[in-house]
Amino acid sequence: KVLITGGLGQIGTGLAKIMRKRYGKDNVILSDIVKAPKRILDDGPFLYADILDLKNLQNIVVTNKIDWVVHFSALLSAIGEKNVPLALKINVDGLHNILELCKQYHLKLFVPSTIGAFGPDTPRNPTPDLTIQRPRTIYGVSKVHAELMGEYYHAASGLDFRSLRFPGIISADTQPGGGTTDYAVKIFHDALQTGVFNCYLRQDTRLPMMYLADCLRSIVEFMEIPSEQLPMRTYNVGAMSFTPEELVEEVRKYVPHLTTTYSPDGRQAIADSWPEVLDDSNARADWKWEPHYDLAATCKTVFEKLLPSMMSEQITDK
Ligand code: VAH
Repeated sequence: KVLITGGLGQIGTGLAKIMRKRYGKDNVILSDIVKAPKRILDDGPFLYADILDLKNLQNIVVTNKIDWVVHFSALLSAIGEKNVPLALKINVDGLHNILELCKQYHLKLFVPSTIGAFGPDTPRNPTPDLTIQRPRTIYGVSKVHAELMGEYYHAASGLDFRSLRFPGIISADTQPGGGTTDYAVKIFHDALQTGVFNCYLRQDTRLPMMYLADCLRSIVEFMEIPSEQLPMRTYNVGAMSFTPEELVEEVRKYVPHLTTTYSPDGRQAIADSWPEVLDDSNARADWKWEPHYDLAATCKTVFEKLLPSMMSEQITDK
C-alpha cells in the first residue's frame, strides 16, 4: 500500500490516479493537512497526515499496512524564500520524520528532488547527475539534504530510498505551489482567460521542463525497478528545455492574439542559478527513462484539456 504525503499539491492527485489504476483504488492513500475537495474524496482513500507528527505517521503506517511512501510535502523555491523557518520545519524536520518512519517500518521511500538542488557553481548545460551542488535557496539546500540523508540511510541501513531530480512540471488542471517555474503553468490559463501574460522571468531564461504525464510515469517506472538493479539512488530526469519566449511562440499557435510583458522579479535570480539542460543519460541507461512529451506535444495536450472545461464554463456562464 502506498501513502502519498502532500498529496493535494501539483503532482499528488495525478500520481494517485495512475497508481490506483495499477495497484487498486484502496491501495493508494492520498494524504495532506488540508481538507480534500469532494471530487478527490470520491476517487479513493484520503487521510489527514501531518509529517511533523511522527506518532500520527506511525499510526497511519501500521493501521493501513503501508509499504511505500511517496513524500511530496515541501515548500517550493519561491515560497520557501518568503518563510525560511517554515521551509526548514517542513522540508528538513518533516523529512527526518519520514526517513525515521521508513527506516523503522522498512518502507520503500520516494522523495522528489529538483533542478533546484543545483546552484550557480554547477555546470548548467548540460547538468550531470554527479556534480557540484551548492544551491542558493532554502528549498534547494533542503533537497540536497534529502538526497544526502536518503543515500546515507540506504548505505547505512539498507533503506530503499529513491529520488528523481525533476525539471519544472507543467500541469493542465493542478496548480504548482509557489515555485520559480510556475509561469509555465500560468501562461495557459492567462492565455485562455485574459489573452494577456505577464512573465516574471526574462524572455531568454532557459529552464528544463517536463509535462506532468511524463513526471508521473517516471515515478511509477522508477519505483517498480527492483532495488538491487539500481546503480544509483538519485537520478536527473529530463524531457525538454525552453525559454519563456519559446513557450509564448508555441502558445500563440492556439491563442494568436496573446500579448506578453516581461517584468523579472526575485525569481529571476533563482532561475539564473539553476540548470538550463539536464543530462539524464544515467536514467536512460540504468532504467530506460524516456520522455514522451516535447514542447509542442505539451501545449497541444494542455489546451485539449483546458479548452473543453473552458467551453463548458462559458456555456454555463451564458
Ligand atoms: C519550483 N516547480 O519551481 C518547483 C521545482 C524545478 C523547480 O522544484 O520550485
